[in-house]
Amino acid sequence: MTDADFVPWPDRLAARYRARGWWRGQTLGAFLRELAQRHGDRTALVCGSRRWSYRDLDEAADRLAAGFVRSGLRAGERLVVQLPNIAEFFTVCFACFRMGLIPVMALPGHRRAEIGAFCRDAEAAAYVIPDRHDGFDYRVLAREILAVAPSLRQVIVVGAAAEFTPLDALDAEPRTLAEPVAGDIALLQLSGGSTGTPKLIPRTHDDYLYSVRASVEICDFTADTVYLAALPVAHNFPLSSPGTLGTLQSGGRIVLLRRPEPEAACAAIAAEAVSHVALVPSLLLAWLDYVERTRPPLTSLRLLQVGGASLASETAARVEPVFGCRLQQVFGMAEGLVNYTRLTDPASVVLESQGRPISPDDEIRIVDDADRDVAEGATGHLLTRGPYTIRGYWRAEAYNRTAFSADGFYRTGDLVRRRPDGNLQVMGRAKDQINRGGEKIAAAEIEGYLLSHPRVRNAALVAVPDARLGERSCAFIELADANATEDLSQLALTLKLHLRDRCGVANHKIPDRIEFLDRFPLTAPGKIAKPQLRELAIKQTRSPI
Ligand code: AMP
Ligand code: DBH
Repeated sequence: MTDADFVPWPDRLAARYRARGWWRGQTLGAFLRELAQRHGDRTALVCGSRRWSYRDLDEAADRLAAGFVRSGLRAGERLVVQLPNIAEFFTVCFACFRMGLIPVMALPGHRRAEIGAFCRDAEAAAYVIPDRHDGFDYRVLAREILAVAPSLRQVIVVGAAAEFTPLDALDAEPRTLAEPVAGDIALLQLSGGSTGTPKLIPRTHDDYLYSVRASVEICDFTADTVYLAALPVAHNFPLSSPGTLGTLQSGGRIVLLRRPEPEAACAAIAAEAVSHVALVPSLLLAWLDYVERTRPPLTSLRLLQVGGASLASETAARVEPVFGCRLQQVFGMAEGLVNYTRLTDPASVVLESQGRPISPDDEIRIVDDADRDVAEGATGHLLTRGPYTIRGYWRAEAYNRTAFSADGFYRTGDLVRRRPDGNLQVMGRAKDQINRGGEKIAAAEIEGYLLSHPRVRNAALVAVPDARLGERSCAFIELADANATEDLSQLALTLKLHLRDRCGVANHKIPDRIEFLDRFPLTAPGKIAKPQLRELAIKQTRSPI
């Protein structure tokens, strides 16, 4: 790793974070070793009919790390992992942590555009996929990726490998490996982003484990915790807030759910006596409706965490009566900062705020457009720095100059206010992004793909409010060669297929709606007036067509 990969914390702050015990010099590989010593035969993971003890997981990580080394992978190289919620996600990640290989946390929904960009940006040496998941054949995707990512030496498949390497073939006798350094990068998370290319987020062993340990304490995860992983496990929220890693840290049990539909989830909750679960608001709505209708037995549930997107207070108020368990709001970001409402907070805090930071060393500033602090209680841009918030994206020197202040605060792009009780409320967003049910879409990225179609002169993606997902996306298009008699719904379909097939973007990023305009409304300096487009999109939703 070089200095350009990763922006370190200033020495003075790093010393402080160590002195205060936030950073303990432990790697994620050593973390699992310690857990295996402490909890050996207890069940760590339930994956369908398979059960893995802490010791099983520890041994599997050792064997696979040895296999990775034997196959030519080296400490410091990157491996893109794109797996559904299955046990192999954990064996692959812990094998990486053991030997200092850096996993890039791709999600099952990503396609050629995203995976290709991760592989190129990370200069990945390996890519791990399932054979099939959710009706999609990842081996077909891998063939496309090999054509665009020259650094890739290996595709590793869980299941039927075709011409690639089966994961099982990497099993090898454990060997002594050089231990990575806790201050080095452990993993690369993904940013929702607001620019044309998604950025990679370097998280160190030290900082990630601190956020997990501190989250465990706040959320009161214990050896009795049974955590249902319903969201995609590679995502920062179910991985670390406290998520699956927090469950392991507590000696609890992770129950992996392949798909988050409420029927299967409620069956798993009853079968495994699940006590904790994390959801995004759109999933929560689906679960609430299902549970109200069918009244399944959910007596084991103790805590339901909701985060990733704004939760309406009316929806929040339904949680305790319908599920019979406590609600916790979580406002976090893969870049670091995580806020929680606390388990002892009164209803007014839990229902109407997004909580407060994990750490006494999390620094929060709420500022106006000129970076001046706003009056207490007023809404402004949230800036933050602290012991588990990155100082810069991976290999993004130029972008880092705008994404971070000169003194190292991360510009979250969120608009927040601080209530008199100290809790934050998310009031909106300044970044040009759509939050579609917790999945973030950078407007500029999709606009770029739309502009690559020869008929498109100008494109603008905006968010439209939606009762289910919170927001949906609507693309406005100015055509290069408008034709009065053309069937525009056909053209809209053509553009969606262009995004899916030619550009290879993930399904959730394909605009929910496409509208055509003769000319875009502009602001005084000649920029596209997105607020006006948003109004237009909302008006057109309301009027019957
Ligand atoms: P990312 O940077 O892609 O990890 O996404 C983090 C972003 O998700 C935050 O900056 C917020 O915009 C949004 N977010 C996460 N949790 C919440 C929440 N509880 N309420 C509102 N927005 C949220
Ligand atoms: O949205 C997020 O990225 C998020 C939400 C809640 C997150 O990263 C987290 C908690 O850790």
